[in-house]
Amino acid sequence: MSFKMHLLTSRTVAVILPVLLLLGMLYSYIWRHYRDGIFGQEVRPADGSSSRVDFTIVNHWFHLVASDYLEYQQPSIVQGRTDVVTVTPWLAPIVWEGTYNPELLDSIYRPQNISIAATVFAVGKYTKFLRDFLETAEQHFFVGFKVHVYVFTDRPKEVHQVKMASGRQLTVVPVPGSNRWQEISARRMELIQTLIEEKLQNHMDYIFCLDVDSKFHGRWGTESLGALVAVIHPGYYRDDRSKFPYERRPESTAYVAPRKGDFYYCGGAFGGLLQEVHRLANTCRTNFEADAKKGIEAAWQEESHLNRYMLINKPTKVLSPEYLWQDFKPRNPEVRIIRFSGVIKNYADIRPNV
Ligand code: 5GW
Ligand code: MN
Repeated sequence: MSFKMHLLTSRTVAVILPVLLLLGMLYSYIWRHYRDGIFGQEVRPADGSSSRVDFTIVNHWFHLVASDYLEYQQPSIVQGRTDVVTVTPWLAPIVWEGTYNPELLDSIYRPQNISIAATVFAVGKYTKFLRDFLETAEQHFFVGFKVHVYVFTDRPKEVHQVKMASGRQLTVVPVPGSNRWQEISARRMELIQTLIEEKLQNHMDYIFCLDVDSKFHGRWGTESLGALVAVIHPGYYRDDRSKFPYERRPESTAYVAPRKGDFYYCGGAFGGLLQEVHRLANTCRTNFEADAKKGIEAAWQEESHLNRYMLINKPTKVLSPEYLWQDFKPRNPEVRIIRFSGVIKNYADIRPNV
């Protein structure tokens, strides 16, 4: 009897152990695929260290709670804007004036106590744009919400002191100056990545990265929130994609083939959840550096890399050109309001080596 039992036990062990081992292998295999499925291809820096950062999972984006007391206009599914497209083929909203209710949106997001970081670079003579940028941001950018503006500059003394509403603050981050735009441009993504890793993680929910040579003219608020947010460039949205100024050399990591592309997005404004923008900044920087090693500079520097990234990693919210117009461009009829616009600048005056 006892001999039989012993036999049984050792046989059981002989069967169970390999099964457990197999299950373990299967689990790690499935987990790896699941993880790659949700996080996509991991971008690892050249030193081999993992670039992944831990973020508290932001749940509120997925759960929208409206106030029981707010009264607002009845929504319709048969009436609305017909002069513009308001959804992408992958079903991300395209935000135009008249497609959303700002009071309703604010009432949903205000109780969530969200905070928004904004980065802006003012290197060299570009500090002269800061005053208007910061003052108009106070009037139009996420008014009534927690906003933290980070100004990256080599001339901290030239940062204009702007009176900010309570809950809003400004931090000046000193950076070395440079005469080479390529360097400033490459460093932008790197600094955004580092800022998220070192300062924002677990303190902020969303981040927007904006050009300084621009002003706010209208509301830019909760309607712009999304996991990954891109702005459609005002200059190309009526053109065939073969004419978009993507990087067209296959040797570049920013390459987009002539028959590919969704929209041409702005390098001057993008944003989203911290972890999404972190991934974008890390990928663009890594690709930028890989190109540089081969002596390639993409057609429109990080804008080209951003466009390549957004082609593969589809934005979950797309902002119409209302969100980055250009002052020299006459307003098209479908643009009912210009919210943010690049000022006219004298290149010879502000850019180094031009
Ligand atoms: C830009 C072009 C050539 C050389 C230097 C610069 C430059 C850009 C600079 O000297 N300092 C600087 O802070 N920038 C930052 O990059 C600004 O935030 C600027 O808004 C952003 C993008 O450059 P822009 O605005 O001149 O590019 P466009 O395509 O909007 O005209
Ligand atoms: Mn600009």
